[in-house]
Amino acid sequence: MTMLRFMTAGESHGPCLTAILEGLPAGLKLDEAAINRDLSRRQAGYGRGGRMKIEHDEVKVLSGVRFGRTLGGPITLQVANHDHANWGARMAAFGEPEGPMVTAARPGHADLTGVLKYEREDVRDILERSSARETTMRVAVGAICKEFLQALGMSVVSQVLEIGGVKADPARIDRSQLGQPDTTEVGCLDPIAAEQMKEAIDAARREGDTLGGVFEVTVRGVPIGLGSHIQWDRRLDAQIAAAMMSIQAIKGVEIGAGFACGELPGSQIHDEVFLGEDGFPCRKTNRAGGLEGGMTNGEEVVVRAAMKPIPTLMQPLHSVDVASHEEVSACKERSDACAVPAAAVVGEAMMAYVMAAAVCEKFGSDSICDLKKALRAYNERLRKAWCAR
Ligand code: EPS
Repeated sequence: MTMLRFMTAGESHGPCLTAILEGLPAGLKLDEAAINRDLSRRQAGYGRGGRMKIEHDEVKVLSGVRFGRTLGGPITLQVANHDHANWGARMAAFGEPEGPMVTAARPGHADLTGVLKYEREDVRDILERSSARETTMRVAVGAICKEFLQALGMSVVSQVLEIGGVKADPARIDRSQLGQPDTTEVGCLDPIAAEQMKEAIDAARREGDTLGGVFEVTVRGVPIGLGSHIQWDRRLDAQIAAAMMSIQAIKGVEIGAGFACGELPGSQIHDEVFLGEDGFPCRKTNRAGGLEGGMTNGEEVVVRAAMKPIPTLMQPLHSVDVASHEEVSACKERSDACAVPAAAVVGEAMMAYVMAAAVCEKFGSDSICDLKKALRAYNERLRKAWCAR
């Protein structure tokens, strides 16, 4: 079992969403505003729909923190669903069922398989939990993990690279802007592509359609040797891929050069190793995305994820009704035309969690002071052992 773990709870239109994060060291300074900043970033982004006008996600910390510092115990986080006030008895925990049932399953969503597997009659029993609203709590947890990593000199940032087939041009991307407050409404650092992405989202919305895309998450300041080659489930690349894949609507993940590794010869893929000015090994390229043998190699960790278009279409697709068993048009309530900028923020959060868990595992996590000392001693040992030869 990993030393750092979290679990979320809550339905999209229930009273609130909750998370419990356990395993962070005691004594870590936390800033509530940093959590709320990431919650707002998740809500923003061009292409969001009506729900984001109702919600103003703000965290309540209910345990594990005292006077701005962690206690080492489970941290309980809560975010209210303001929309719950409009749903009242339809989401009541007890009492007779109220309100119309949802029976026309949406292709691409958990609706149909969930109803069959869990033996439900109302698709709402499935969609309330499968909704990407749950990612609110992942972002709150991730924001805390980011603060932890930041205390150790690490940062987690993201950018949107593609929406609906419109691709950012790497030549127009200034990577020094990564992590700065979002400059374009789609989270893309290429301003020309960003405008084209917005036009594509507008066109999709006009046609009652939705768009997916690709985002990239980068971790900087990473120590050498997080994760391990020793066993399959200790490989950090595997843990990162699983964490990214666990985000609603993610269908593809690649690390570093990713799928290009299947096309190019070894001479153009592997990052050659040199000696830096300080005599310590370094690389001039990072096609490995900072991971070799399931371990971080000290370079930036770079991961991309592809998100499919949201399955709630205003021009619904052909489907089936789980009550009448007839062919129908899928249900539609309201939807986001595109949530890729939001997914990038969730990607940062999941990455931050995986990296934080790997740090806790390697350096111990009772107290932040002990952990910092252990990290410093380890880095010194690596350099001393290399230079002594
Ligand atoms: C979301 C809240 C949801 C959707 C979206 C994400 O609100 P509602 O269902 O009330 O419109 O906007 O949900 C989905 C993408 C989905 O597939 O269910 C949020 O807070 O991110």
